[in-house]
Amino acid sequence: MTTPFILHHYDTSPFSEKVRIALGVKGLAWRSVNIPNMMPKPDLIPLTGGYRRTPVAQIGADIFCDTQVILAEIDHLQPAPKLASGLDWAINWWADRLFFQTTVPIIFGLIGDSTPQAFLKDREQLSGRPFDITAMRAASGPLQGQWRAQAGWIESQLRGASGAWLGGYSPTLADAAAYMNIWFLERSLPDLAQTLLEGFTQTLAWKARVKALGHGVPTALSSQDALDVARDAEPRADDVHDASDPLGAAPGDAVFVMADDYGRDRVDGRLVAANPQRVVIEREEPNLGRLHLHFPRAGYLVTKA
Ligand SMILES: N[C@@H](CCC(=O)N[C@@H](CS)C(=O)NCC(=O)O)C(=O)O
Repeated sequence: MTTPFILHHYDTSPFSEKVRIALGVKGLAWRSVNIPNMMPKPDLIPLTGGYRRTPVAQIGADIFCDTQVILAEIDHLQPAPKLASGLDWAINWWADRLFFQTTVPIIFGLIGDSTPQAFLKDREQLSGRPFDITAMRAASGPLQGQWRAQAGWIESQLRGASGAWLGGYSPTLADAAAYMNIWFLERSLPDLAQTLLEGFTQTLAWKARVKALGHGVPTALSSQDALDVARDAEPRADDVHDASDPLGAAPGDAVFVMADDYGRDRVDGRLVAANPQRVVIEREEPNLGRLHLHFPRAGYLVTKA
């Protein structure tokens, strides 16, 4: 039996929805581990060495942190239909950072008061600064124009495109990434989403097409079973180190990796490979043994320890 693709995620997570849609594009069978939407995450942290964000993917003893490496891995697992090439990644970056940062304050400015305190406290710990609902509420109105401007780019791309998708005749990462923010706003504030998409007829039709891509074929897996999978596997050995990488570290050197935006928990390990798109580090986890952790380069700081 081939080692399953495991996704650690929760239903309401927008970044997870982007990955689930990508799994739908591929029609892949995968194992679904439901994780808490806030700390503590006692069965996830042993796999990630401290990285706490959602989602995380796992293949055996290889752990993929951040949707950039998760999506690249999905494309590697099943190359057709191709999900991402070239500047699809730049569209993904825009959706993850700029479009997402416009979406979040709009949502929490309007629903923050009815959001559980424990969740708000957790997000303060995640970002390292106050989760200021009052400031978000004040920003929410002006940001709606910015949100509609960005949704308008999707609309004009679809109007100009040949084919039903942002990249033309087949769905790609661009569709999944752009959709994530619309999905997040719509599931939180359906009336507002309708208002902000008013007249964007191509986007509304495209949104239904993206939703219809589905999520592939998930079957549930317990978090304990996922830990057992990691314990019983050996990390793979085919990640290529680029000797001219500006990090200037060699395989075996002690390094640590952290996100540069939020959830900046430091993960320590020994360098396995650093190349333009990925850094892989090895760590030893009590009870699980050797694990390889994969992080993207864009958005992460890698430092020699
Ligand atoms: N750059 C990360 C961002 C992931 C992210 O921000 N995920 C949110 C949930 S959608 C998160 O981690 N929230 C805190 C949590 O789930 O504990 C990625 O692409 O995976």
